[in-house]
Amino acid sequence: MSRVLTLAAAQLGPIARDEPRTSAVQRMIGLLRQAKAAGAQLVVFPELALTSFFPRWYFTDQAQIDSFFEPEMPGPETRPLFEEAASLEVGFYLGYAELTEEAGVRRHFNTSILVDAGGRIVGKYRKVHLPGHSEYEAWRPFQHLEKRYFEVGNLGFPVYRAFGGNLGMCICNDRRWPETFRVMGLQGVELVMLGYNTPTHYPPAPEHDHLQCFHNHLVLQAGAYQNGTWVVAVAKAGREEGCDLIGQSCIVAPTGEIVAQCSTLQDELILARCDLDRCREIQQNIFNFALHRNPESYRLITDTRGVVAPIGSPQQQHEA
Ligand code: CDV
Repeated sequence: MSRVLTLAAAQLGPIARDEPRTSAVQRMIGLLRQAKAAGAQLVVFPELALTSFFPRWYFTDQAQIDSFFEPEMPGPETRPLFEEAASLEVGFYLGYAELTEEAGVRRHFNTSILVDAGGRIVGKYRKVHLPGHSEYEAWRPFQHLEKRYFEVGNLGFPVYRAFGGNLGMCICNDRRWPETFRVMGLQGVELVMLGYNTPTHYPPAPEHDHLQCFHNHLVLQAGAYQNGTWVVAVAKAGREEGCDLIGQSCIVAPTGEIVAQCSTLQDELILARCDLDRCREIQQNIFNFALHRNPESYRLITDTRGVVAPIGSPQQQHEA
């Protein structure tokens, strides 16, 4: 049986602060229809795809913060996306801000879901690596308050059996961490889906601004190759409320090669036919984990969060 999955990356251009969810959903429905017409079975949308990237603003009023979150999924404004996907028989990945209640406590996560071709949620992921800061920092031209508005995800990096393969998810900053891909690689992942909002300007190290697109592809291609998995990474791109976000959404083969890439900073669809069996070229050879890994030598990875530098080294003095 063929294991070719026709995959679409549905990049979004900017979403204005006053753009209603219904408008973002209509834009996504347009991309879903285009994707179906081109033969796609699964469509990947960006991180926090229903609103403007709100962590760039400092809010103290919890009601105002919660207005960017979804207390139910699907809810009244997102249900049309699920209904259209089900009627087209196309699956999708969607990033959104999740407001939930667990044991009587309200919880906020930066979340993605995987929806099957029948419109059913078959997978969920909550962002683990939250970048930025938690208090207002006046020196920044714009804030990045993910640490203020979200909790660290509590689901790990699950891999789901769906669409005839082993599918995993992560979100934006997660892609920069090799642990993200390796934990899914160790579950035999064959496709990692992710969305991102990445500003061109990185205030703590502006000398790297010209490298944003390079670093984006660098980590995606490395994650794909080192785990022998397909990767699809989808931007919210363009000038959003005065903040420039990178584009270059792409689909990467298990060999690390980019096989499709967006060329605008707007709503744009790209597709690739992804043969999931191609993962074996890598997973059974150069990165045959069972044959070549030595986890007993990797203990520091889970034993420590920060650097454990040799005594007398500059890092050690810095830590102290
Ligand atoms: N949304 C993100 O996680 N953005 C980060 C930026 C702040 C560096 C990223 O890793 O792209």
